[in-house]
Amino acid sequence: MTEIRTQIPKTDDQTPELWDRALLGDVRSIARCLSLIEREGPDIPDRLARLPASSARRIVGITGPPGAGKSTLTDALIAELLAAGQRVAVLCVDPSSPFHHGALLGDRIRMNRWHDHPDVFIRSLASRGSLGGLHPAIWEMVSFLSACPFDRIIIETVGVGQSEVDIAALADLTVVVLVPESGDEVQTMKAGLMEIADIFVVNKSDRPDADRFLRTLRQLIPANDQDAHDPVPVMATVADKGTGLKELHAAIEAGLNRDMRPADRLRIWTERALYLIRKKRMKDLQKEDLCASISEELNKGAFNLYKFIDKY
Ligand SMILES: Nc1nc2c(ncn2[C@@H]2O[C@H](COP(=O)(O)OP(=O)(O)OP(=O)(O)O)[C@@H](O)[C@H]2O)c(=O)[nH]1
Ligand SMILES: [Mg+2]
Repeated sequence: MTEIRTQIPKTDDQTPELWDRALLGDVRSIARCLSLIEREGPDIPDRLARLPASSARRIVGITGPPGAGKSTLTDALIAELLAAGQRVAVLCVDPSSPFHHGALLGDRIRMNRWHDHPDVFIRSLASRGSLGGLHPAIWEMVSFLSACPFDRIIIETVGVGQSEVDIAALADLTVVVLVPESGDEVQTMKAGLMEIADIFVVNKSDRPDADRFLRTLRQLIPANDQDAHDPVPVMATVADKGTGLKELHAAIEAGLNRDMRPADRLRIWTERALYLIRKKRMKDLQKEDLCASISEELNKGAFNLYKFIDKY
């Protein structure tokens, strides 16, 4: 009997040198490693466990409603980072719903000018699920990029559903981008969004009513939190003109360089651990298999859901 197996050919992709080259900053190798991580091969956790630990805070999350100008802002921020001599990696996470397919294309066009720049690495990722959940391997990808010689890692996600809260667990600093028309959103702003923002940006400040919106937002933000921390900065930008970008860059740097409170440090690592543990536990669970077992049990009669899930 002939055994048919689909085997990934043992190419350069699989060699340890590939990972070493990536860790030294070779952009092509970084791109290949990210693809391997994205496919979640069985050896990936082991590879990640062997990465050099990095404690520097460098991961910036940029989130906000669809079309707020996050990609335009990221593009302009890249220019600021480069001017300051920093190397930057960007992950753009787009929901995979058809509604956003234009955005994926948009990101590519918008950030295309950095295509061949030696100090910029950009990767667009489709997220899974229409609620805009983050890509399942996002944290692994970010951990890997953190071990590569990048000074800043930017993750852009559309703030819908759960992703805006997830991003705050992954990022060392979260920028929430709103626009003057976000008035309604702010009125009904989920407590979550308020809590995760380390910096608020009101983009498209060239639009009418920008000032009024800025004032409203500033009023909503408590002057100080309990630990007498500085109030969350609210900054105005016009991303496509580069206005306010120097200030935003400075605020991001100040935020990243500020000493983290032990309680925040603990919270962030607990969130990250939870994220990975949940994923690990869910890994072997396939909906189809679950469906088949349930069908079997249902057919036997007297199906008890709690007894059923006990074995998982
Ligand atoms: N008037 C004005 N338009 C802007 C500004 N910033 C971005 N835009 C425009 O707003 C549109 C959306 O910008 P994007 O950068 O794609 O927004 P996004 O938040 O990344 O969009 P998604 O990824 O689809 O959520 C584009 O047409 C931009 O040119 C701004 O400051 N002022
Ligand atoms: Mg975008």
